[in-house]
Formats: sequence, structure tokens, C-alpha cells
Amino acid sequence: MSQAFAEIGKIAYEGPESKDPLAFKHYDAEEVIDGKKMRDHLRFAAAYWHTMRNSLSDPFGMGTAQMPWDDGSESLDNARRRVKVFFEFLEKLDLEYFCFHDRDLAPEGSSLAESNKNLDAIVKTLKEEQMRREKKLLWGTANLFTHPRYVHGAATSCNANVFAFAAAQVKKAIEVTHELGGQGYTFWGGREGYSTLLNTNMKRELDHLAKFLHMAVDWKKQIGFTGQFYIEPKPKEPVAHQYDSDAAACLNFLREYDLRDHFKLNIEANHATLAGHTVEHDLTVASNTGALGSIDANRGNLFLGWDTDQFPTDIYQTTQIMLIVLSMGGFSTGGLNFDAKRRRESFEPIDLFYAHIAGMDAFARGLKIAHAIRKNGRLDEHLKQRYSSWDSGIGSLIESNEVGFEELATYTYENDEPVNVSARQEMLENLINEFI
Ligand code: XLS
Ligand code: CA
Ligand code: CA
Repeated sequence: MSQAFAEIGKIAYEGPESKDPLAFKHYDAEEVIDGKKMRDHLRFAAAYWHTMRNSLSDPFGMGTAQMPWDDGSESLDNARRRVKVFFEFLEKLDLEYFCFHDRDLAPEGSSLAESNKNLDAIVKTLKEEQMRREKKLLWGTANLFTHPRYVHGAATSCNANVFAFAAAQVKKAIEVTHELGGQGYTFWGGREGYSTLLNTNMKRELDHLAKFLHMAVDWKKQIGFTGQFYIEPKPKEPVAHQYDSDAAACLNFLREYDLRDHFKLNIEANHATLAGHTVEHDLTVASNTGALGSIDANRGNLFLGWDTDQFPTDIYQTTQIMLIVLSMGGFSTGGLNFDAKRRRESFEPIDLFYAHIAGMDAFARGLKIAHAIRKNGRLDEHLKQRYSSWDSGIGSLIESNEVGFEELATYTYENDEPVNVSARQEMLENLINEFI
């Protein structure tokens, strides 16, 4: 097959002075930062669903994306062609990882058996391409939200037969992920939530969701899949209230149902902002409990209240994300998955390159800036100082459980009104700007 992006060569690092939009200005995969190559810090992945399957339609208009390699059919030949184009794309951008949903890869058949057969056929091609191009699967997942059978949810459906179908589908998706050497598997609760409580038994649905995840853990063990399981929080869209609404809600659910040891979180930036948080907030909540596994790298839009999945090009945000990733000691199984799509107006194939280059360069800068901030140490020092009253005296007695209300009342009678110190927010914001 001739190349789909014949006029585009391998994207090279040319440095900040380059004016070539098809070159990296900041992402130099081999550059070592803090003892580790940039590629290993960032572990970039492309999302099959956006790169190969997103036509860029919106609720008001049809798709605009030009995909000359795609004949629009649901044939296996077309699906195979897409796989080859995808790996040409990964190769040219030096993207080491990818993520997919089962149904992105292969057409759904008229029965589960036929769907699985289709999937096996495409996975065969995918595996060949993966080996040939030396690419890795960051995580796989199952699409449990597009087909009408999932109208009431999958693991949380009111219909037990739908639960069974979803289980069978996820069983296969985990097997395929395992076969492709996947480093993880993600559960995003596509329609696991509700539109109205009038028709919803929330307790029963959550019990079922937990049961489903326990079954997945059992199956994972049975087939010897050692990849990391992730839950991906999102508060709304498609349904009005999704159960996995944010990092804190997910962790609470995992603890309540004795699942915490088996799952980490895959935090998506745009989902955190939809939940009314900054992405740093959700990353910190996850990281505080050792549950920050992977990141879906994108961003939302201040003027639109939905999941716009834009490419992450805001250096301030990539810096804040990388500060958290570096402070947790980097990714282990996870990485930065561009769960992002071009705007509907950016419809030419070359825009796929511009978009990913923009995201990769923005994260490369975020990484360098975050490293410089940490090396400089003033931000850390400020944080340490701010809590220094806890390092000795009454603070350390409280932290080590040596005093209670009685002792604290006596202490306060004997001492003057507490003296506070300014939080210095603006000074710190300016400190960050020094490095940008
Ligand atoms: C949708 C989600 C989805 C998951 C994978 O909003 O981001 O794409 O990442 O199912
Ligand atoms: Ca996502
Ligand atoms: Ca999203």
C-alpha cells in the first residue's frame, strides 16, 4: 500500500529557532532531563478513536475530516487499511504508544461471535504492524456506549442481559489487550450513570458496577494479564450524572467495594474541568493516594460546557501537570494519551500532524519548565515554610496524636491569638512565570 501521508517525512527535532511547522521545537525524544530521556518521561500515546475514526462531526453538522484512505465502509479491508495508516502516522511522529477501543478497530457484527471474529482479524494486522514499527499499547478498552443495547448503561444497566453482554465484550477486550502486550486497560463509564433518579436504583446499580469490576479483576488474573487497570472519571456527558464523577468519587467507590488495590485512575484534563475542578486538582487527589496511573492529555474550552477534547497547547497547564507527574516520580505503566481531536475546521490530514506536534511540544516545554522549577527549589521551599508550624512544638504534637481537645484548650489559654502569614499567591504565580 502506498503511504497515506506521502508528502510528510519523519518529524524531526529542529529546536526553538525552527520555523518549520512540521518540526518539533521543544520535543527532543532523546534529550535527557533529570536522568531520563524525554520520551520516557512523557510516554506519548495517540488515541485510535480520534486519529482514525473521528470524522469531526458535531451535533449540528456532518463530518469534515478528509480521510482519503478510508472508503467509509464497514469492511474488514477498510479496517485493515486504517491500521496501516495509523502505524505510518505513529512512526512519522515518533509516537511510541497508542490506545484503542475494541469497536474503533473492527466493525461490530450481528452477534458477539461475529464481532469477536472481526476483532481477531484486525488484531492480527495490528499485531504485525506493532511489531514491525516497534510500537506499544499503552491501554486498551471496550466501547460500551455507542451501540443502542447500552442505552441504559452497561454494568449499571437495569437489564441483566445487557450486563452479561458487556461482561462478554470486556472479557474479549482484556484478552486482546493482553495479546498485544498492553500496559494497561481502562474502564471509562460511558453510560454508567443516570438521567433521572425517578427510574433509578442507584444503590443496586453501583453494587452491579462493583461486581462487574471484580469479575474483570478475576478474569485478568485467570489469563495472566499483569497490566494496570484504570478507572477514568467523568462527571457528565453522555448521561446527566455519571457515577465516576471525579477522582475523589472514584476512589471512594473503589474503597467502598474493596477494589482499590486493583485500580489506579486515568485522569483526563477535560473531564476534571467538566467536574468543576482544575486538572491539577484531580491529579493531586489521585497522586496523594498513590492512584495516579495515567493521563488523557487534552483540554476543554472556557466558553463551551462540554467535552471538547482539544489538543493540550496551553503551556501553563502542561507545566502544572508535569510538576505533579515529576513529584510523584514519573509514570510507571501510564503515559500521556492524546485523547484529543482537531477542531472541525482543521479537516486536512496534515492537521493530524500539526495537532500532535503542538501537544507534544507543549508537554516537552511543560516538562522542561517543571524540572527547572523543581531544581530551583523556591516553590518547594515556600510550601515547606508555609507548613513549618507543624514541624515542631504544638503542630508536631497534633500530628503525632499526643494531644487532644483538652491539651489544645490549655495550650490556647496560655498563648496569644495565632499570628498568620500571607499565602503569597501572586508572588508564587510570578515565580512560575519566571520559568515560562
Ligand atoms: C470519553 C472518554 C473516552 C475514554 C475511553 O469522554 O474520554 O474516550 O477515554 O473510553
Ligand atoms: Ca478519555
Ligand atoms: Ca473527553
